[in-house]
Amino acid sequence: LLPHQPGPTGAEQRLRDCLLPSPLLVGPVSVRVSSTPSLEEIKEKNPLVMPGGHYRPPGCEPRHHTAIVVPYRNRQSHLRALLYHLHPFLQRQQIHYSIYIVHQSGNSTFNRAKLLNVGVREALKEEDWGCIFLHDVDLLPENDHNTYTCHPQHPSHLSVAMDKFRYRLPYPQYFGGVSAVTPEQYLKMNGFPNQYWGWGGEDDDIAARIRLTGMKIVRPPVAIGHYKMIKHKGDRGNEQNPRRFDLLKHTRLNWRSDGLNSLTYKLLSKELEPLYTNLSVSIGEDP
Ligand code: BGN
Repeated sequence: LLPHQPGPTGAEQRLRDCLLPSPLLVGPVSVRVSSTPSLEEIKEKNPLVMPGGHYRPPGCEPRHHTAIVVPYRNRQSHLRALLYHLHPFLQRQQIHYSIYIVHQSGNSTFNRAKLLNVGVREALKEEDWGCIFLHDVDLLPENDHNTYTCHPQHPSHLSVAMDKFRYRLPYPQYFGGVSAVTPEQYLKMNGFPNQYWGWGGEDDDIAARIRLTGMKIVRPPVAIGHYKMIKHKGDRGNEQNPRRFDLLKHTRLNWRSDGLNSLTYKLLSKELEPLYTNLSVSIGEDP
């Protein structure tokens, strides 16, 4: 604007669209997991993050609206490391986002895909998100050119180069770790399976749903999709699921009847924590 040209004022003021790519990106970052600050310090470092873990870029109109859904149980130090890295990472991308932690209450076997279904449903009750990220709590992105946005037609898989797998895909159809869908893509595949209790196979089921509904998986270049996985021992309550091989043989028969349309759960609480929304849910147990 020229100095004396009257600009829009007050309620009329409309922000310009955020620039593409975001001028705040820095590319590769070194991610260290030892010595993560306290939640209080992380909060102080992210003054623009609102209760519930909501954020909007202050200076421009965001082009993307992304909910980050994280299935969770009993991984406090991982959660702290994730919040510490993810908030600044997403802010550098200038997107409008929120972080939803979906905590499986009780001691029944962990069910990642069902928790993801719950998170998607609850997130969409709050806002008209254009993109939903399905994010493991122990994965930290190492390059902010890996943008947390969706492809309009096809589900995305972001964690294509994890340190644990020597920075490449463990197998071509791998869809675990960090992936993303639009609400339309999610509806098309009837969401995710509810029947995978324990470790393994649920991500392969989701990949099969994508194929079966005529979509494909899109990915960033390997050089950009770098992630560090926080090391941990196998968790109690998330032992390998011995039924996963059998379940996976029947995805083609089951995907229409098991998923979003058969989802039941009880939302026990929803708390707007300073850095995330905490959804505590009861999802039943392995029959
Ligand atoms: C695969 C698991 C995935 C897991 C990856 C990476 C199964 C099904 C066997 C037919 N799939 O083997 O769930 O994300 O390893 O760890 O176990």
